[in-house]
Amino acid sequence: MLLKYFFGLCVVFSVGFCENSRKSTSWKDFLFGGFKRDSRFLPLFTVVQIGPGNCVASSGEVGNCLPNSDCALRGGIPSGPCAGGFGLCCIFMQTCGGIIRENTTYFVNPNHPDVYDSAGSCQVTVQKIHPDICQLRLDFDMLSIAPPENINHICNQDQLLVSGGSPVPSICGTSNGDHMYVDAGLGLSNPIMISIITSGTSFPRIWRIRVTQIHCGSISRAPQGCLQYHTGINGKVKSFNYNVVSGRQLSNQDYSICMRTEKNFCSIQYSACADLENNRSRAFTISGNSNNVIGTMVGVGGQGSSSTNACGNDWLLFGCVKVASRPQSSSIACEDRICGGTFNAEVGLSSMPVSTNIRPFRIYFHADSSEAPIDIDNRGFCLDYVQQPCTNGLFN
Ligand SMILES: [Ca+2]
Repeated sequence: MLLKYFFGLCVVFSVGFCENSRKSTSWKDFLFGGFKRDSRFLPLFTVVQIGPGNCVASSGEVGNCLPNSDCALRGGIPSGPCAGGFGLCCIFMQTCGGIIRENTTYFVNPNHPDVYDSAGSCQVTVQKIHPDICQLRLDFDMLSIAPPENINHICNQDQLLVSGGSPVPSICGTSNGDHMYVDAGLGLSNPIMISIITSGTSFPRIWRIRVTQIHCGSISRAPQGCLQYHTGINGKVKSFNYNVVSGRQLSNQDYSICMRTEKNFCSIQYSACADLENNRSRAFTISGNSNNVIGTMVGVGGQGSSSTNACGNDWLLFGCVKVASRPQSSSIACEDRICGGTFNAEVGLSSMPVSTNIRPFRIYFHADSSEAPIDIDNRGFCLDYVQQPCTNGLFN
């Protein structure tokens, strides 16, 4: 199993990403496709809605409202009445070795809601409920597995893996409330496997992952290429395993975060989330030694680059951003990549909101496979975004 996984990693990151990350690849290729990786990468789409047929149990879990007799027959857990008493809110759960055959099924750890502390591979297989299912959305209501090691932030103890669909970065640590979209491929022939591999020292693992199946024609379907998809004019985006106190930015990450362009909104502004825990904010610590004051770094650099403030190893790509308070018409050049320890579109030590009018609104995150000795204690990123209304009436 592990061998299979590492082979997968190699394909995803060596072929898929590395081959395409050469300097000839422009930011447009990353954000909107146009290079090989994208055709195999995730479609992305929208927020899951509690649609017709869904119900919320008193436990807070989402279930399917079914005729009374169907719930037990289909292997669900009856969780109270729905449809005015005409149906049962039926919760579906699977754990290691299970097969998901119902929409909105939870993948939970053994003994859930108690913790799980064994080594091994815990896997569920997702079968499409209909041939016309194009994506899965995984909602990490709870996901806490062992963190990455502390030198290079590699997930070498525990990992969440998704196979059988589009390539998905492997993650570890704690990512409660985060989500992923997975391309489910065509037809019924290729089930998606969701695995949690656990190994090494004792750790109180717990997970509850809601698996929603998205029809190809659904408005909830994420656009092509997005691992995460957010709707609404404002919100928060963050890296997996983000935590300003103890989180470690995960290495080996390559994915897009997409925000649906809402009607009559033409640009988007990003700012670092509040950090209520540290004197000096760690809400945006992508590269450098975060135990020191690290300013903003921008643009394409890398080893051998003459610029010490460039982003060659780990970065967020925005397309073309400027400090939000500067007019878009200002002569200051926009930047593609931002990294370092202070969020800004200009090199400096103060955090500033940035904005872009490149649409659709997307961010691409890249983290390479190493951290130490240059990059230390980086937490990753958390950004608040807010879309800005069109001002000239020409758009949308
Ligand atoms: Ca790195």
